[in-house]
Amino acid sequence: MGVMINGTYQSNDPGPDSGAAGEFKRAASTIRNWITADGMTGFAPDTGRYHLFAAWNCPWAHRVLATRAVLGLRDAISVSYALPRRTPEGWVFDASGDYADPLMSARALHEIYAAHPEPYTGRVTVPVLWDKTLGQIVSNESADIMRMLGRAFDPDARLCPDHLIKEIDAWNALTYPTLNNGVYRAGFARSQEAYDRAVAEVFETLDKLDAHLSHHKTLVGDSVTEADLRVFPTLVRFDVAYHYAFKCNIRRLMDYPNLWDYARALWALPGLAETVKPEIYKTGYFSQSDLRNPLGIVPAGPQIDWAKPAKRTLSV
Ligand SMILES: N[C@@H](CCC(=O)N[C@@H](CS)C(=O)NCC(=O)O)C(=O)O
Repeated sequence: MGVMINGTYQSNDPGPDSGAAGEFKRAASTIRNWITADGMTGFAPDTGRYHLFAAWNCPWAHRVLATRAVLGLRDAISVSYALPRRTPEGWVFDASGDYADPLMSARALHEIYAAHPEPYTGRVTVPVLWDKTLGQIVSNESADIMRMLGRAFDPDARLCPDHLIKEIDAWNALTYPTLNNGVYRAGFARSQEAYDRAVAEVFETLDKLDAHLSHHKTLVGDSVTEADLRVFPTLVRFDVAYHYAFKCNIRRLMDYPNLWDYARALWALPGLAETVKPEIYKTGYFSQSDLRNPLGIVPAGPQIDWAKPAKRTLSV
């Protein structure tokens, strides 16, 4: 795994950034063009124009894949799935099969970043949205890609309607740092203090979500919005990976009656379960890591019954 400097891949990895107090810092995404419904930005939501580079194990790619699935955009936006583990070449593709890149026959994701017309400097991350018409990356920021799919590709903007944006953004502002990235801040902390802070925030937010969901079907309104799909990838990884591999073990998702019911109701949305790959998460998060799992032994459990019917029924 490495970084790209001025359009050229360097395989020596500086590793995840950490601050003076040992806290984990995620690098900011830098390619951030915008697709709009009217195409005034130069990026129109044309069917077949865009291609997504993703990996099943990445929660940031997952939220985009979840959006694509529930909005029925599979035919509109094609996907290449990188092998669900990183290598010295970063994210890589097979020559054929499920993990090949049908668009450019790339063998590594850094080739896609290298093909972007403006020389790129930064980490070679998934997800990436590629524009086949202009031959460039549209965006490598999952939050932006989700919002573009939700707003530009769906005439009714059901996941993110104007009148709910404020409320959706308020949930996102809480769940991103404390939960989605919070589990990483716990798992990658390099000091007890940084871990303590992160893990406390993870569970404060889970407690808050559970309380909210005791009298609401979803986070905003009573149908599924972007705010729910941003929480979902973290919830489906929680018991199988974060609880143990990232030491987020005060409670399990299964211990939260409302949150666990809500998570299964989301899982049951048409198309969403196919984006969930618990075995891949397990092998990914428990892969050999000098910091977290030196011997790379993958635990057997837990058993999680995602298909157990939820009390609530959700729709988009
Ligand atoms: N801000 C990015 C973060 C994406 C991200 O961190 N992806 C990870 C995988 S989960 C990655 O590709 N990391 C590769 C690296 O840092 O070298 C987003 O949300 O789109």
